[in-house]
Parts: sequence; C-alpha cells; structure tokens
Amino acid sequence: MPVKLLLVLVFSFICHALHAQHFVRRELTAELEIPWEIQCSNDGNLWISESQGRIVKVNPTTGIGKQIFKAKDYSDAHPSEKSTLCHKPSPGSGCLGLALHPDFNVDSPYVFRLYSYLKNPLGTPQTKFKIVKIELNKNRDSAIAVWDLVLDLPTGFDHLGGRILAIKEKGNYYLFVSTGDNGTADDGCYSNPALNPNNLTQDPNTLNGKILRYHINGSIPSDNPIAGNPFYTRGHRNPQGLIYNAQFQLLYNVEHGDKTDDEVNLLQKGMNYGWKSVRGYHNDNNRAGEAEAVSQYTPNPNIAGDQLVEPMYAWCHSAQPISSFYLDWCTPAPSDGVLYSGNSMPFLNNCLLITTLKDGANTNQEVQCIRLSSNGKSVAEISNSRPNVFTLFSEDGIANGRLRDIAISPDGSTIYLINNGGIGSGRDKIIEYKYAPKNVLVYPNPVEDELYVDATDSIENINIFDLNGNQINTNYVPNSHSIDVSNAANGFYVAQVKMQSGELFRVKFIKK
Ligand SMILES: [Ca+2]
Ligand SMILES: [Ca+2]
Ligand SMILES: [Ca+2]
Ligand SMILES: [Ca+2]
Repeated sequence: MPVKLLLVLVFSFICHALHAQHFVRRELTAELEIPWEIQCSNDGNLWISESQGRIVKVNPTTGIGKQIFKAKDYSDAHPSEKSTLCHKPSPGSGCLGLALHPDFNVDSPYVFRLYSYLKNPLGTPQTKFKIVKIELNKNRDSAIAVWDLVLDLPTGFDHLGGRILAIKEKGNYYLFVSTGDNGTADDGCYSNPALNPNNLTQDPNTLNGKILRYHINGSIPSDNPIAGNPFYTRGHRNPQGLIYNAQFQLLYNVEHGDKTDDEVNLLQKGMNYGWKSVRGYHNDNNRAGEAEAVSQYTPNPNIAGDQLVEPMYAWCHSAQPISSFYLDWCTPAPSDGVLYSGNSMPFLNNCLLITTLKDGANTNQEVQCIRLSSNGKSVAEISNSRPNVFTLFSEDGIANGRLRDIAISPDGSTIYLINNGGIGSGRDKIIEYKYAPKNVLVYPNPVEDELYVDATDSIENINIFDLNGNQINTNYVPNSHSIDVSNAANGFYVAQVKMQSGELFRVKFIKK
C-alpha cells in the first residue's frame, strides 16, 4: 500500500463549472405567502417576513414554520387610492423588509419590520410604510410588545424598495431603509408625467429613491448629511437590496434599473447615485443626455462633498430596444443578497451572493456571485481561473421561481433561498442548498506506475491528459480504482475522473 502523500485537489481548476453539483437541494415544507426577507439567527432558525404583515419562524431541520407576529394595522390601500390606470392597482400592496437586532443572538430579542398601513383612516386616508420594533418572548416564539419607530414613509404604485438593515458600527446602532422612487414606467399610470414620483429621487428633502439612516430607536443621527433629515444617499430607482460588510464597515445596495443598468452600489454618505438622468456607468452615455448630466453636474451646496457616484457593478448597460418586451431586456432584476464570508465554501469567499427574479431571454432566476476586491470597495479583477461574476443554481431556475432573498446558515455550509412566484415553482417556499463537497483524491503524487484514485462516488472511467490536452494511452480496467501510468513520460498530467453521476473531476499530478 503506497503511503498517501499530500494529495493535490485541484478544486479551483474546475470548480466554477461544477460547484453547482456539489449542493444537495431540498424544499422546506413551510407554506409561505409572498415572503420578502429571510434571515438566519445564530441558533440556525430562519426568520421570514411575509405579505399580510406576518413574521414566520422556520425550523430548518423540520422545515415547519410558526407565525410569530401579524401586524394588526397592515393595509395595502384604501379603495379611494386605487387606480385602474396603473399596472398595479394599489399603492403599498406589500409588506417588505425585516431585520434582526444586531445583538439578537446575544441579549436583544428584537425584530424590526416594514409594512404598509393606512395613515389618517378617518380623514383622507393615505397608504404609507412604517417600521415597527417587535419584542419577542424569552423562547423567541411569540411577540410580546410592538412599537412604532418610523412612520410616514412613502408608497406608490411600483418601485417600492423596502429593504431594512439593522447594524452595529463602532458601538453605534443604525437602521438603514431603502425607499423606491415609488414611480412607474411611462405606462399611463400618471396622466401628467410631471406627477410621477420618480421625479423626486434627486431632491434630498423627499423620501423617494433614497437610502435613509436612523438610529435604531428611530431618531435621526446628528451626523446625517443634512441635519434633521434621514437622507443618507439619493438617486436610487428601486433599491430592493441592502448588504452590510461587517469586516470593513461598508454598505452596499442592490437596485433595479429601468430597461438597462441594474446596479450594485457601494454607499457613501451623502452621495448621489444618479437616477433618473444618470444610469449605470458614467462613461457609456447609454441614455440621451447622460454625458451632459455627468459633465455638468452641480453639487448640492447643502451636502458636504456631494458628487455623482458610479455603481460598483452594473448589469446590462447596452441600450435595449424601446419596443422590446421586458423579459428580453438583459437586466436580471436583482432582489437582495449577502456577503459570503464563511469557511465552508472557499470558492464563495468575499463574494456578494445576489438573488434574481427574472427568467428572460438573457436572464435566469438564480444566484449571481460577484467577487469583491480584497478591501471590499470594488469588484475583483477579472481572471480566467477566478471569474468575478458567476452563477449558482441556474439549472433549477424554473423550479425555484422568482428569488427574493438569500440567507446563509451560521456555519456557512447551507444557502437558503426564498421565492415568491414564478411559472413552475409550484408555491412560495424556502429552498435549501446544503454544500456537500465530493472529493477525488489521487495518490501517490508524484507517481511512478500505478495511480490510485479515491472518490466519494462511483467512478465510471479515468482518463489521463498532458497539460496540452493530449490524451495519454493507458489501460484503465473498468470499475477499478487505479490506472497504470507507467508508459507516460515524466512530467505534469491531469487525471480526468468521470463519475457515474456524470460529474467530472480533473486532478493534476506529477509522473516521475
Ligand atoms: Ca436579506
Ligand atoms: Ca445609479
Ligand atoms: Ca450610463
Ligand atoms: Ca432564461
């Protein structure tokens, strides 16, 4: 029996083509109704915000869900507010973000959530969003108190944003909120386009198309860009995602563009992210007037250091045909994401994992992985062996449906996705992908004559190639776990191991 030497697992050699196959997929049984946010607490439980103002806690082992909270004052619109001219008839029409207190896993059993309610129900009713703080009991399986933290956030007929994030930064606790422009595409919803609320995103004194920052008690931090104003950044269209990078204290948002330019932005306090006149990257002039809007930008004198900031990453920046169908546009409709920093899946380290909603001609319902540079402030340089954008779970896109959010188990080994809708997806649900690496070991390395192969799956065959891709003549005996390489000249080779599952592994070794 040869001594097993250091076994060279050339995992990265092929992992981008194959790692999707290293996951075991399972649908949890919990029945959900239009879930929006999923968070995982340190005990492994899943926390989900749903439409109709619910919060559901799901045990990931049993897959069973339990209602923890239901907002008594949830409303998706007063009849007087509805419009038959708009693509969606109701303003509000949804319950959106959920966030766990930054110390939830320690001593603060609080959950924050955002939902729509009716302001002034006895006068002229208006649908607005609010953020409430919910206290849970000791077992964290029911709500025992609720406080209104932030009232009067705007709603509209589309582009509702609606993500919230609770973070602790240098001892300070903040609540970030993404608000959509609350407007619609030019589809007749507003007979006078000047009344479309998407015109308000540049005005820091409105709440449309903004990232807002509050203290965690709902008050406004004294060092916000404008005193007494929750405004933190502006110029956003429909920011559905907020992601925090705890290592470097960086904040990213993910937003839907119009026909082009879905974006990931590194959010810098007070800055302007461009919408509506500037879309995606600044140098592509992919919209009439964009170059002038960039070169002639006038900073707002009330905002220190104000400037236009380009997205860190933009999808789909070539102009799309005006008449084309939305499923043909190359924008993938990204919803939310997480920054992966676990140890279990090294090929995902330092990647933003972003869920997408759209199954179109050029897009899939999948997880897009965007690798960041080491300081987290930009997208990593492109290289063949380490692509900076790649996808996961595209092959399950139809069964998974429209992916709304993603969470990672505390040990970093499991990805949870939630969907709401999509042809073929069957129902709204949680989809679990547990990482199950399959290993192939070759030894000894270097080898003289017989190369042994250990695998966690059944082997169908083994072929040997030199580094130029030429196949080497060998005698592989079917169903055996070794191959005779005594005829090969000295040098570097690749053993290509094909499993009966069809999966291929390629492992480098040295013949001497
Ligand atoms: Ca999320
Ligand atoms: Ca932008
Ligand atoms: Ca542009
Ligand atoms: Ca597709």
